[in-house]
Order: sequence, then structure tokens, then C-alpha cells
Amino acid sequence: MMWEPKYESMDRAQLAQLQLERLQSTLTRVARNVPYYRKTFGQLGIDPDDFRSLDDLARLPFTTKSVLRDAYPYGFFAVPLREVVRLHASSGTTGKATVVGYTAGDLKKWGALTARVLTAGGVTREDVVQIAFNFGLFTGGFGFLQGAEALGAALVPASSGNTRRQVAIMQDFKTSVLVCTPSYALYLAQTMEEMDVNANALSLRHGLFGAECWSETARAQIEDRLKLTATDNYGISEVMGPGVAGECLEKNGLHLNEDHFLAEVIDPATGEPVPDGEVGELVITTLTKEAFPLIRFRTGDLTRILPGPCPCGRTLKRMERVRGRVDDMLIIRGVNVFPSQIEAVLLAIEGTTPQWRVVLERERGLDKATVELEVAEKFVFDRIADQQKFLESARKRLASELGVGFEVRMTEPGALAPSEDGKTKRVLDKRGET
Ligand code: DLL
Repeated sequence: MMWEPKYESMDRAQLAQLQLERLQSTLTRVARNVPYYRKTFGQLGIDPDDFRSLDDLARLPFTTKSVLRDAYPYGFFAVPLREVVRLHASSGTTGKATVVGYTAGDLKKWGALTARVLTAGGVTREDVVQIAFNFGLFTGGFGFLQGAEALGAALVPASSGNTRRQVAIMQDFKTSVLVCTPSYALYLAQTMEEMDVNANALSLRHGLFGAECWSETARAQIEDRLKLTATDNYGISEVMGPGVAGECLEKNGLHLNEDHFLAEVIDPATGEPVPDGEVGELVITTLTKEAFPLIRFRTGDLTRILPGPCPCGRTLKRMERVRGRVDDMLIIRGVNVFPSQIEAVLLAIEGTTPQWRVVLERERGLDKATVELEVAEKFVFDRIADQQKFLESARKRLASELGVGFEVRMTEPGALAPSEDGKTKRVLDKRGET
């Protein structure tokens, strides 16, 4: 099932033509209305009227989070404020927030794009869709609300937090689709087990998870413990929010909505595009946004374009699940490690929970990395010796699978509960403090 088959299974040559036309009109609009683009296009000698081929993309300037921040709050808007009907803001985890505006037309397209993602994940108008993303400045809640409405599904805006109540809602409302972060889905599963609620007695069919990094191990656990099919979806508030890319039920990469977003993958160090199939930083140019168009926006997310067609019939390219953020990659004694790799190892160990984090410290000039984790309630150790054995085996697994030594420590239950918007902060870097 596709929501907009005309675009989702478009002939690639036709799609390229559509992208070019949309890019040309976006360039003309930003050159006219956004001071940063007017200035940089002038410096680089770019005339939107001369822009004839998608191959010329690499001539255009990048847009970074820091230039957006410098223009806080409205400096990148391409329409007057009176045309704007909605404002959201990026979560600002890596600095000051960025304000993102939407026209009525932008909201309509956004709804269609999240409807595409929901449909690809198996959702129909028959479903009861529980959204456990925060409804607020964060784009997750409202983004999916519009898609569910467009689809005609029954939407339950449960919002984030109050986990026991979420479980009760799932039981009473016969929720068939869960939409939240993957770490929150695991937390829900854990809470259900503590409440003695059997997932088989629920009505869940599908789960759509995104907004943070996760792993195939986490997917397998979520599917098993919540008894649903779990798909991954990607978005970023500066570009729109959810709706940028989503997996179909083949669960093999996320289809990029290329008729609205032009995706490139670049080498983060040099800024040069890398060939399809190679890992690099995802860069997105919006093709249809009115209020907040962006040219070559550097997402900071690492992924690659997957080769070959998808059996689902969509011709939209797929990107691999995001491996991590360029700035989240840990370099511990020279070895590169992403938090999602640590998660995959931990989840495979019996007794661990989704509540964990890495603390980085500097001790006598050397980096020290400690994994702090909670163990499941039913897995509490009566004897100190058992606890030592558990920690030692976790230490060994991490060292052998990731090639780097971590200390492992248990924390008090509840010490690492998920944050309000459901995004879990996995790295606490204290190296600057010592
Ligand atoms: O997280 C938008 C969103 C909401 C996406 C709901 C999906 C579902 P931001 O708060 O601006 O927007 O955070 C964007 O989250 O740059 C990635 O680092 C990360 N991220 C989002 N989706 C995924 C994913 C929303 N599927 C930042 N896998 C991005 C890994 C993801 N990371």
C-alpha cells in the first residue's frame, strides 16, 4: 500500500525532472527572500536562472546548524510572518534551538508525508494510533497527528510520559499502532512486564519508531516484547520533522521522500559527495517548503544510500538506518564507537534494560569510558558474587565486540529514566570538567 503511488513509485527520470524544476523555483525564492542565500549566492556567482542540472548541486553553499542559530529566530524565513501558521523548534541538544515556520501549504504537505510514512509502516484508516511523542515544540507529536488525520485513522494523542497510563490506554482503547521513540517502546515493554500485562492480550499490530538511533537488536526485542512489526522512520525539525524518510514493511532501509527532499551523502571532513553506497553525512535540500526552505542542510547524521530496487514497488531511494551523528561518534583510545553499537551489545545480555548511558571522564590524561546501566527488576542479585559475575561478563562482551575497554557499573533503579520528549541521552561527557 502506498499513500501517493503517483510519486512514491514514479519513474526515476521523471522524478529527476520534477526535482530539477522544484529546485529551480526554491533557489529563486531563497535568493529573493533569505538574506543568507542572497549573500552567499552573490559571492559564489550563482544565478538561479542559470541552474540547469542537478549535477550543479555541488556548487551551492551548505547550510549549517550554526548559521541557522545566528539567524535566530526568524532570519531564515522565506515568507512574511503573516503567512506562517505554525512554529516548532529543534530540540537544541547541540546548542540553542532553531525556530522552524510552516505555511498552511507546508502543513498540508507535511500531513501527506507523515501519512506516507504511516502507510509504509502498515497503518490504515482502520487503526487506533497512539502517539507517545511529546505534543509541543518538538515536531514528533503534531507531525504524526496530521498524517494520522489525513489517513482517517483514530488518533490517540497520548503524548509522552506517564508510562503506566500509556499501558492502560493501550489496553482500554485497543491501540493497534504505537508511535514513539524506540527507547520509549522498550521502556513501555518493561513497564508492561512490571504491571503483569501480557502483550499478547493487547491489540498492537505495528509500531513506528524514530527520532533517535537504534539497532537491529533493539528492533528484534521491541517486536518480540510488544508483539508488533517495528519500522524505522527518520526526520529532523530544521528540514520539517518526521516524514523525511520511512521504512516499508520490507524493513530494509528508509525510503526518502525525494520528490520533496533532495538527499546527498558527503564526506563530513571534506564536504565532497561520496558515491552511492558509501557512508557519509546526509545533506538535504528542501524542494517544496515555503516558509523555511533550506539549501544543502548538513544534518550531522551518518548513513548511506542502499543499492537496488525495493520489492515494495516504491522507486524512492532508501537510506540505511542512521548509524549515529557525526558529533556523537566516540573515539575511545583511538577506536571509533557509536552509542548504537554499545546498545546492540547490551541488549543482547540477559538482565539489562534500555536504561543505560556512557560516561566519559579523563583520568591522568587518559580517557575513561564507563557504561552505567540498570538491571531488570526480576534480575536483582542476591549475592555480591553474582553481581560481579554479571558486570564482568558485560565488560568482556563489550571489549570483544567493540574492541575497546569499558568500565561497567550498575545504577539505582529509575536513575536513568527517559526524558520528557522520549529521546534518551546516551553520552555524558565529563572530560572537559577534569
Ligand atoms: O526527531 C523528528 C522526528 C520526530 C523524527 C519523530 C522521527 C520521528 P529533531 O528533534 O530535530 O527531529 O531531531 C533530529 O534526531 O538529526 C537524528 O540525529 C535523530 N533521528 C531522527 N530520526 C532518527 C532515526 C526529530 N530514525 C535528529 N534514526 C536527527 C536515528 C534519528 N536517528
